[in-house]
Amino acid sequence: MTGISIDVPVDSPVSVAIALGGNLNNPAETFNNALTRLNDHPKITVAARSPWYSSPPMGPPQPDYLNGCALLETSLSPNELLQVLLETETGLGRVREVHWGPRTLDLDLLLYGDRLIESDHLTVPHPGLGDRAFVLQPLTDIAPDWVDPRSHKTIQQLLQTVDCSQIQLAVNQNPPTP
Ligand code: A4P
Ligand code: MG
Repeated sequence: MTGISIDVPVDSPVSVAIALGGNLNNPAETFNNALTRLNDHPKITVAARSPWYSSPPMGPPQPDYLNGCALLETSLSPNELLQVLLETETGLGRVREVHWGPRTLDLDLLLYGDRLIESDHLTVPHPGLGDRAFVLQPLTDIAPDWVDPRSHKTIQQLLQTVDCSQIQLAVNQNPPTP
């Protein structure tokens, strides 16, 4: 971890990668709404979004998931950004019930520049980054050469270590935003 506090806003915008996941209601529409809300924040610009992919659930039996990733530019601190992500989940109908259970929207902070963060409520890179095909496939589409500061491998290299056989390009992509 660098000496910079995870609570202090940064001077110049930092590139961030987030993951979107959901398996209730209409996740494609929810993802688009989430990216619109994030882009409306004065300190966040949505720079890119991946196509959406569907995959069977990891965890307890539940409907298939839709997943995707987005790249943001932000001057928010890691903690401030996490709060915005959690507020966006709640604002779009997320109710926390079962761990790994069904949800309308999950927004995970995958990468924050090249920072390594370990705190009680925030771990970056996200602990599941290296072994989740439903994250690595869409992230490879938009950031193949980003180096994971934990493993020192690129996202594209990490993708080659996971089984992608059950990840499918989703039929419902909805209009690309922004
Ligand atoms: N937190 C710590 N680090 C982070 C981070 N890097 N990004 C803390 C986001 N949050 C982070 O999250 C609980 C707390 O984790 C947050 O309040 C934050 O302080 P949560 O989203 O409320 O809890 P959860 O969703 O029950 O757990 P978690 O670990 O986020 O779930 P996952 O790991 O995201 O898994 N199957 C498929 N195919 N696709 C999926 O997307 N997702 C899940 C959920 C299960 N199965 C899935 C998928
Ligand atoms: Mg989560």
